[in-house]
Amino acid sequence: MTAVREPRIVVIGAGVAGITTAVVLKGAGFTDVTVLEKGSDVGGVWHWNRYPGLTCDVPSQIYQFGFAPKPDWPKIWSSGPEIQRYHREVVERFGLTDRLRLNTEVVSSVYDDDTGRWTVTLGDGEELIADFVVCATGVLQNPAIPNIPGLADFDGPVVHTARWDDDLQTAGRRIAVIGTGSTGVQVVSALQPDAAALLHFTRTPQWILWAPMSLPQLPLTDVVLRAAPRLHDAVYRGLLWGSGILADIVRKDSWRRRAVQAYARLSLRMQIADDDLRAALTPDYQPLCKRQVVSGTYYRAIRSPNARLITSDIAEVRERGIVTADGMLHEVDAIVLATGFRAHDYMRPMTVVGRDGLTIDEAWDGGPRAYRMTAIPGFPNLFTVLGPNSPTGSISLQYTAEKTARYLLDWFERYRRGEIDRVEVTEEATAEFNAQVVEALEPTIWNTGGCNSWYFDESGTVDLWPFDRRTLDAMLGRPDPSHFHVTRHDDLGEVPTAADSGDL
Ligand code: N01
Repeated sequence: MTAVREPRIVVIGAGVAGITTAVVLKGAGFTDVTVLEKGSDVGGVWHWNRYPGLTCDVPSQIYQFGFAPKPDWPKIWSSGPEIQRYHREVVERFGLTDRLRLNTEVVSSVYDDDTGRWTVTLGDGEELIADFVVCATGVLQNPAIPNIPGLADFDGPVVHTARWDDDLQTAGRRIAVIGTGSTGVQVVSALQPDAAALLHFTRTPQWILWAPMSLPQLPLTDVVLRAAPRLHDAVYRGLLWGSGILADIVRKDSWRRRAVQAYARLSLRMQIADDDLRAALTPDYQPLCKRQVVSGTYYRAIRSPNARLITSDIAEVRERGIVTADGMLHEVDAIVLATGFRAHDYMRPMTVVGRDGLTIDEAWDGGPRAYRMTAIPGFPNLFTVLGPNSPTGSISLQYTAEKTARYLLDWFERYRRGEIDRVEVTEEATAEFNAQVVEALEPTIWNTGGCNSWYFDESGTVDLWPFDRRTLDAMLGRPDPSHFHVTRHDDLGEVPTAADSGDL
């Protein structure tokens, strides 16, 4: 039978992963695709994060979609608003607007064992029926609010960097910034020049690689790349290839890793002359263990007369300020939480219920696990793009998302041809993949570098991609049928009909 039926595909999220999925599906001729986005605009992290100083520390000529190269990035490392605009332009250019529903939060996705379909329920109670659900919900979407006693009693604004309040006045005020990841470093650098006082509360110092983050693109780059799209493509491929060094240095203890680590130590030594301040800023773990921070301005900011680094633990917050474990009250007018994200929530807090009533919380009781970042046993016809073990910080996420979306096409096309109705990854294949991950993670700097970081999930396992790009390409080439349970309605004694198989 060569039935042609259009699968109803719901994509949840319109950030890097969701936009990529929608573009790939459109390119492959899938017409019944709905992209649901809880935010008021596309862009994912680039929509939600609007804090002062937001910059992408990955060069823009590689931090872009392979299918939408942009010749005219104004800077080598672009600002958040510039990147956000790019996402919107891509959505418009690829004609995705009519498939996109903004301000639309999904509260639950529930699989029906009888029909093999998903019911996707929105915040306003509306229900959508889908043959496939693609969770493109991102990794860094749920802000982590620290549980500091008295925080709610503070007599001034408290803002998380991922939910910035544009009305927040920081100039001429005493500002506390809590946290020193990539975000804390950027926001301190941006707020310090105009603040009356900038107090940076750091629990664990970070290694910070110096880079000239405000450099413009070389003159005429845009003219040349626009005139020669093939050259632009070659530049992109070259950068992708070159960025293989990242996967290499985190995975192998080599001279290349040691050179980068030496550069991190040098960046600190060259910029901080004061012995006490340098000691306070020196981590007790190896560079590259946490997600590497890059900045050209932080050390200058923190050694400014109006800035102070506070390393004593925070004991509590009172109405007028923050009390540290040494008993000092640090009076401030506003508190900025640069305290990161609940990185292992993935599509949650959405409720997801798969086969036989299995919930995602039950399935991920010991931490998030998926087969090759994309599929979860017990959840037929549901996939993740940039799901667990995605290569944050080692391989281009845009590249990975596109590779994953193309990999999924195989199933959607087989469904369209009437060859399958349900596809579910096996427990065995998932366990085998996870065993490979655990083994490959062992020598990585994330594991051996002596730090704690958001990379570790609640079970103490690093939730990252420990392989190189070649392995990623191989694993996301074409689905291996032996790794999946595949069924058709007629396997179940049910023959698909026009009525129950959708739009024939
Ligand atoms: O978050 P983080 P982030 N009391 O988790 C501290 C990406 N990103 O938003 O280390 C006191 O790294 C915590 O301290 P500790 C990038 O992938 C990219 O900065 O746990 N402190 C830490 O210092 C990045 O890795 C760009 O001891 C508390 C900080 O808060 C990821 O986002 C830009 C605390 C959290 O650091 C997350 O970065 C920005 C508490 N109770 C971000 N709780 C680009 O340029 C937490 N902390 C691409």
